[in-house]
Amino acid sequence: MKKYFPSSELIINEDGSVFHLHVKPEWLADKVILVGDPGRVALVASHFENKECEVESREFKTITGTYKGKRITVVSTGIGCDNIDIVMNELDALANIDFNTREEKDDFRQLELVRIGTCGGLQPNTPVGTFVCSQKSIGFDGLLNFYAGRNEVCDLPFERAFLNHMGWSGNMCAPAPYVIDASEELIDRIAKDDMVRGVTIAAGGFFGPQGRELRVPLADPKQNDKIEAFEYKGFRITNFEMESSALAGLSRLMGHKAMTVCMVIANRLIKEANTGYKNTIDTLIKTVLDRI
Ligand code: R1P
Ligand code: URA
Repeated sequence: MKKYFPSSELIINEDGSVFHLHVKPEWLADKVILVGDPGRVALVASHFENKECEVESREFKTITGTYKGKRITVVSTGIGCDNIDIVMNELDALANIDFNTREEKDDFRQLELVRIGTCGGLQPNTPVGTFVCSQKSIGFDGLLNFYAGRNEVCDLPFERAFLNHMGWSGNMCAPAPYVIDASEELIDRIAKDDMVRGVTIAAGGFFGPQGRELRVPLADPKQNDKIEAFEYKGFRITNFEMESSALAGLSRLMGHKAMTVCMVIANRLIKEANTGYKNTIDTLIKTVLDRI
């Protein structure tokens, strides 16, 4: 029996578009670029030869077009893993659910998703301007714990090693982190040899969860020192951002290929930041467009 999705579970707008994104099924390309900032969508699409659709709702702006003959959709997600839950479920529904019958389609359609973002660097080899590809992501957000199959797709020994190293238990900095791999095939094709391959912490906030202390003290004042010192089977934690774990995790559970690449805009070790990064990120955008 095919799975049926009632209107309360999969909300479809009157014009046939999906609830939050306002995208119609026929507008979705197989290759998808995700960016956090809605303003970055126009930057990506400025390289397209043509645009076939452009739609905007809340923080979700979407353009589908063609780059060197490749059909690509670019979508903004806003900030945070909660938005990735919305974007990934709605993109997967557009690809794999028939919006007329509300049933799962017979043939699975696999999407290729690349997130282009900004991040904070944590190691001497991640100065401002570095492009860091998240080979593994450590999710501080707890999102994947709500889905069946989480244990089958996560790197459980890595999770245990990290939790032991941090010494967190009970409510301390909960929920417990989950560790998830990006698509190896995508990483090899897009990172090649000119991007740093690293382990990214996707934090549930920009300040406390990333060890930034303004007026309110942190639960674990040694958090970032411990994160920077952590090593497991040759892996070191390279950077902080806020979406890569949910993207990699939901893609694994749904059967899509996904990866995240971010440009470092702040180095936490040497306490340096660059807010004038718009031109440099365009170099990263062009590289990803050529390789996707
Ligand atoms: C925080 O400033 C935001 O920047 C990073 C983080 O993941 C978070 O979304 O990514 P984006 O530049 O893609 O938004
Ligand atoms: N994005 C983040 O999430 N953290 C940083 O430090 C910089 C960008």
